[in-house]
Order: sequence, then structure tokens, then C-alpha cells
Amino acid sequence: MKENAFEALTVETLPGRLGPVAAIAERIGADSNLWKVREVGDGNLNLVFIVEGEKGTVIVKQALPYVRLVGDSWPLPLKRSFFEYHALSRQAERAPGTVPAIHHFDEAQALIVMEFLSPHIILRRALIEGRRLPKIARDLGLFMAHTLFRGSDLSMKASERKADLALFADNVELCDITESLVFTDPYFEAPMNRHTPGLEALVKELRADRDLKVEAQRMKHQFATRAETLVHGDLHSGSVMVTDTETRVIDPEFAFYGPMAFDVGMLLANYWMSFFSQRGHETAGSREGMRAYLLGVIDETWNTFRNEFARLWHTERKGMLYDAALYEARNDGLASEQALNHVIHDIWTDMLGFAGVEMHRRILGLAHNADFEDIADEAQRASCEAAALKFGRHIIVNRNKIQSLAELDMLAQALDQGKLS
Ligand code: SR1
Ligand code: MG
Repeated sequence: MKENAFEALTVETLPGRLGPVAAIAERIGADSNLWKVREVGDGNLNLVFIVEGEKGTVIVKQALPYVRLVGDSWPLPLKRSFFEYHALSRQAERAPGTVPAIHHFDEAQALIVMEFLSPHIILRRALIEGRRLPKIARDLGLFMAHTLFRGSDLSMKASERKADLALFADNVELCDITESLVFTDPYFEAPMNRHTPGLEALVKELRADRDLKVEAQRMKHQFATRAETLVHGDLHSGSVMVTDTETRVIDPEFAFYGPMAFDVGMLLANYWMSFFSQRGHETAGSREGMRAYLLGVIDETWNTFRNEFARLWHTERKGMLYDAALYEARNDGLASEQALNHVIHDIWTDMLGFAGVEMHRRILGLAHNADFEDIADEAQRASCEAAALKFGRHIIVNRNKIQSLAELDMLAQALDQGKLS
């Protein structure tokens, strides 16, 4: 057998195999016989272990050569771990303190040893429980502005960005998952799709909706061809860990050079889905306050992103795009403002398109969200999902005509209250 050939870890084999890794021993203690190991991966793709020693705890994340959610009938390359490692490294530089620290990376074993975040929990879980996190909007708005601006030709040296673009261009299979599962499968009867009983008529209507099918494919066209910046690529509420005072972004294995608006759209879509799911979690009391909180989070996230992006435009625009030599240096600051308005406007409209598609795929496709899945009452779940599907359709098809989050707040509230059909 090839030396260091990939072998999936187990709770039993992990101490013996990772005991010799100095970076781990230094952090948690060298006697691997004393390590306590738990496998806690509940995502769709990978193994995740918590390894606790005498001195501390680390996370070991290992890719499997297939999609965990489906099984070995769907092979998936181990190299996604390489892209995750490189994306985490860049995010740590561009948005310091927002991602877990990396202690060790083993490319052949497709494993990353990283900081154990405690007492953080997954943001999606917190929102399902009705917890109002005071910092997520600002932290994630800043995270997106910093990573998306600083990974683009607005900021980077063209030669460095092109080299990075080439490196991430090989993340083909993970992009293919998004291209199929997010942008195409929800809009026809793809074999792995599923939806809640009770939604049949609406699903049929959406799959026959010509405007929707064209606009969804226009969004896919953008996703596949608009290599603007290094995106996280899977920035949903399951990729964020939180406490009341801290927000960390995890799991960037889907990273590639794509459209700026993709991460923003995916994140806001997950807040909108949380909003529409709240009625299904009202068994222990009204979630009216939680709904208002979520709309506030969406508003603050977008405004933080927009304002920070504008600040970076004015202070860090050193790349080859919208060269200051043409604008500020010629005392034409208004030209710079005009160009900024165009860039932000494009991100806004594209964000709405990506958000709508993400909402559809989580209800019609293979990979569903616990926000809805945890609603035991099927009729209630279908009603929440129907409102979200209609909202998603509206923002995809009308994205060029929607001007403000205030109008979307009213639309979301009306749909949630069953006042619009
Ligand atoms: C087969 S993978 C399904 C989904 O899980 C990941 O988190 C991504 O969102 C992907 O689309
Ligand atoms: Mg993930």
C-alpha cells in the first residue's frame, strides 16, 4: 500500500494515528492514551471529532471519499480538505479572528486539526431555539465585506489573484454539487429531490413557472462564470458558530472564485428561512419577537456589509479595478461614488436572486434545513415552507425591481400571516 495512503479515522484509531503529531500533543497533552474522542459530525459530508486531552481540546475534521449524506454511491474527492485549509488561511488574513485557528493540516489524510470552539453552538440551532444573538449581524456583515472585497481585483494584485483563481479552479466537484443541487434540481423532478407532503400543487406550479426557470438559470450562469472573489461558497447558518459575544465562520470547503453576492444571498436566505419557520416552533410560546429580531438581523447585516464595503472602497481600493488614477487622483471623487453605486447595486440585485434560489433548494431539493425539518406537524411545516417558497420566487423574478429591505419585510410578514397567496 502507498505510504500515508488515506484511511478514514475512527474513535478507536484516532489516538494511535494522531498521537505523534506534535501540534496536537502540544495543545492537548502528549499521552494519547488519555485522549477522549467523540465523533460529532452532523453535516452532509465529513467526519468531525472532538479530541480532549489533559491540557486542552481540539477539533479534527476529516473528509471522506464520498458524500456522507448519501453514501459511497456518490464519490467526492478528498481534495476538498485542501481547499478548506487554503480558504480558512485566507479568511484568517482578510478577516482576522473570524475563523477557527488551524493547528495542523495533513493533505494525504484530508484532515485539518483546528481550534475547538466552546461554548459556541451552531447558529442554525440557536435560531431554532429562539435565541437572539446580539452580534451576528455586525460580525457577519463585516466578515463578508472583508473577505469578499479583499479577495477581489478591487484589492489584490492582479497576478496574485489570478494565481489564487487558478488554485481554487480545481474545486470542481464541490462547485458541481452547488450547480446541480442548488440551481437545477429544485426546478424539475430530479431523483434525489424531496418535499413535504401538502406542497404538491405549489411545487408543480413552480416547476412550470417559465420566468422562474429562466431567472434561476441566469443566477446559475452568474455563479459559474463570474469569478469576482474568493467566496466561502456555503455560508448558511449551519456554517456559523456563535455565543452571545462571538461569531465564527466554519466549513469553507465549497470555496472558489465566484460572484460577490453569492455568500450574501445564501446567508440572508437562511435568515429568511428561519423567519418563515418560526411559526412551527411556537409550541412554547409566541415567536413574534424572534421574527422581528430576524428581520432586524437581515437589515443590519446588509447595512453593515454595504457600509464596510464602501469604507474599503475608499480606503483599500489598490487593485486594478476602478483605478483611483481615473477618479480620486483627477479630483473626480463623484466618478468613484458613481462606480461604487453600480457595484453595490449589482451585489444587491444578485444577492436577491441567489437568496431565492437557496430558499427553494432547501425545501425542494436533497439537502433540507433543520429550521423546517424540526417542525413535527407536517401541515404546519408545509404551510411555513409554502410561504418561504413564494417569497423566494418573488425575490428571484423581481430582483431588479425591489428597492429596499423595508418592502421585503412587509412582503415576508404578509406571506407569513397568510395574507398573500
Ligand atoms: C450533498 S451536499 C449537500 C449540501 O451540504 C452542504 O452543506 C452544501 O450546502 C451542499 O449543497
Ligand atoms: Mg458544511
